[in-house]
Amino acid sequence: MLETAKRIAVLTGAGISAESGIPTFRGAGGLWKNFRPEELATPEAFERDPATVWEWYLWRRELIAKAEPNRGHRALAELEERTPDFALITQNVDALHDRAGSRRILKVHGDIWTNRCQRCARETETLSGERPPRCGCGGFLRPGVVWFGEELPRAVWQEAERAAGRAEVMLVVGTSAQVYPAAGLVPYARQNGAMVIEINLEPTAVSNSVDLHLWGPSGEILPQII
Ligand code: BJW
Ligand code: ZN
Repeated sequence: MLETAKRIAVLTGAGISAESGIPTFRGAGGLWKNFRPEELATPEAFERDPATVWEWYLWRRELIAKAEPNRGHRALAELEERTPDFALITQNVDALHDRAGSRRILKVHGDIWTNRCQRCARETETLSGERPPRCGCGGFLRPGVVWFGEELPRAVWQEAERAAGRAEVMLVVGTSAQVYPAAGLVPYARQNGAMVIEINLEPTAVSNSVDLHLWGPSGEILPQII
C-alpha cells in the first residue's frame, strides 16, 4: 500500500519526538516541577500565573533547541519525496519535522517558536527579558500554540481535514489520540476509505478503529517500513 499509494496522510504526536529526548505529555516523564502539562497548557493557567507558564515554555524551548530530529522524522521526510500527494499533520509544536526536511507540514497545534500577544494577537520575534515579555500594547506575549479550549488555526485545520479525507493510507504515529479534534481525523480518514496504520508503543484511544498496528518505537519502525 505504501509503495503504490498516491495520496498519503500522516498524523503525528509527541511520541515521534520521544526518541529525540523530548518528553511526551501523558505517561511517564511528562512532569515539570510537579505540574501536569494539562494544568499548564490552558488559557486559564496563563491568566492565573503567566510567569510559571512562560517559564515552562522557556524550559521546553531549551530542550527542543538541543534536540535533533530522529530516524522517524527523517523517514517521513523521505516518504514525502516519493508520494505525489502527501500531508504531514502534526500535533507537535517542536518543529522537528521541519528540521528533518519535511515540507508539507500542517501544524494543527501551532509552533512553540512563535510568540503572539495575548491581548492584541500581534506576532513578535524580539523578546524583552521579562517573564513573560510584553507586547508594545502592554499585553503579555505567549507562545503561538493552541491551548485547551482554543480554536485550532482554521486554514491549517481545513487542510488537515481535506488531506485526511482523501488519503488512501494514513499513518498514525506516536499519539495517544485523546485530544480532539485532531484524534477525530483517524476515524474520519478511515470512513473515507483510507487504510489506517497505527505506530505506537502501546494501544491508544483509536486502536480499535484502525486496520493495522505496528507496536514499537517509531524511530525503528518508520525506517523499516519506508
Ligand atoms: C511512542 C513513543 C515512541 C511514546 N514511538 N510512540 C470532543 C470530545 C471531548 C473533548 C473535546 C472534544 N472536542 C474538543 C474537546 C476539548 C479538548 C479535548 O480534546 N479534550 C480532551 C483531552 C478530552 N480540545 C480542545 O480544547 C481543542 N480545541 C477545541 O476543540 O476548540 C474548539 C473551539 C472551537 C471554536 C472556538 C473555540 C474553541 C484544543 C486542543 C489543544 C491541545 N493542546 C496541546 C498543547 C499544545 C501546546 C504545547 O505543546 O504546550 O497539544 S495539549 C497536548 O496534547 C498537545 C499535544 O499536541 C496533544 C496531543 O498529545 P499527543 O501528541 O497525543 O501526546 P501524548 O503524550 O498524549 O501521547 C504520546 C504517545 O506516544 C503515547 O501513546 C505513547 O505510547 C506514544 N509513544 N514514545 C512511538 N518512541
Ligand atoms: Zn499586543
